Amino acid sequence: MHVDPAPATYVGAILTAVRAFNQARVFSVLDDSDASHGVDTTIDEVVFPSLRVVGTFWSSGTIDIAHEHLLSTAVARWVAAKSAVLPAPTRTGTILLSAGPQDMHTLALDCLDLLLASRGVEVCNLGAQTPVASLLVAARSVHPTAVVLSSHTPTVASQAVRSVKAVAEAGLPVYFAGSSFASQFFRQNTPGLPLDGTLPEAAELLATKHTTRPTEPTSVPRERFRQAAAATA
Ligand code: B12
Repeated sequence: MHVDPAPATYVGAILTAVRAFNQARVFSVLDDSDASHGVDTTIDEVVFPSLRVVGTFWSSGTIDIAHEHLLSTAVARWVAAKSAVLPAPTRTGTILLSAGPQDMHTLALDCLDLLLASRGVEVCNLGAQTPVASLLVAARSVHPTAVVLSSHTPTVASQAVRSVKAVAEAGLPVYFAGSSFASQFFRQNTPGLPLDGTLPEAAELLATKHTTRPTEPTSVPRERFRQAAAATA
């Protein structure tokens, strides 16, 4: 009888591949995990634990920053590849994602983007280092049903708090996530709601609370949907 390896086994395989600078192997391990356990579990129990271990090893000097960059790039490319073949959005309502004005950490946002897209949700992902004023420009144009702000670096957390406040003052539902917001000081001074659970839980909450069910099924690949949207812009 065939038994799929547990998610932790894939984490071990990724760490071995990272140490060997074998990016193709990271890809294939993520594909194998996805085939066995699905994208939610792969993000929550394989990608995130791998990032945490690599972050800890890097900060203790056990591995080089190059190893961390290799994993970050592999994850970003794998997420983009998965995202490109998803069907076009089917639900009504757009979720706007952004990192804080000085935050370069975008992987968790990209993973949330993928989990929302896999639920048929339309996402506008502004990515890294979005200034407060620019976030508001995007919000006014996109008319999101909710905004998610992420920040992972406590030294730049106060800037991210400003973004959260600006979105709240604009009257939009706003959530915050990431280790910067672990501090009670920032939490007490931040309007909006924390996304403290797992990434799949966050995606589920945003999809059910801030978007509405599909009217009819669609099978247009997301990449074609994007090209069509670009052509009409
Ligand atoms: C990849 C990475 C980078 C990459 C980012 C690439 C990219 N495109 O994202 C690069 C190389 C750019 C980078 C840069 C830096 N990094 Co860095 N990085 C990481 C690493 C390895 C993963 C980050 C990540 O995606 N985390 C996501 C998950 C794995 O983090 P988590 O805290 O466990 O998340 C939990 C919750 O917070 C929640 N969550 C987290 N994010 C989100 C987002 C959403 C939307 C939701 C819903 C939930 C959610 O989910 C998890 C719980 O289930 C972390 C290690 C780590 N433990 O996070 C370090 C880490 C965050 N980095 C760190 C540091 C210090 C830096 C730099 C300052 C280094 C430097 N001297 O330049 C810069 C900061 C640049 C900046 N201004 O932002 C430190 C922060 C330490 C601290 N607490 O002060 C960490 C923790 C590494 C370490 N162990 O020291 N980094």
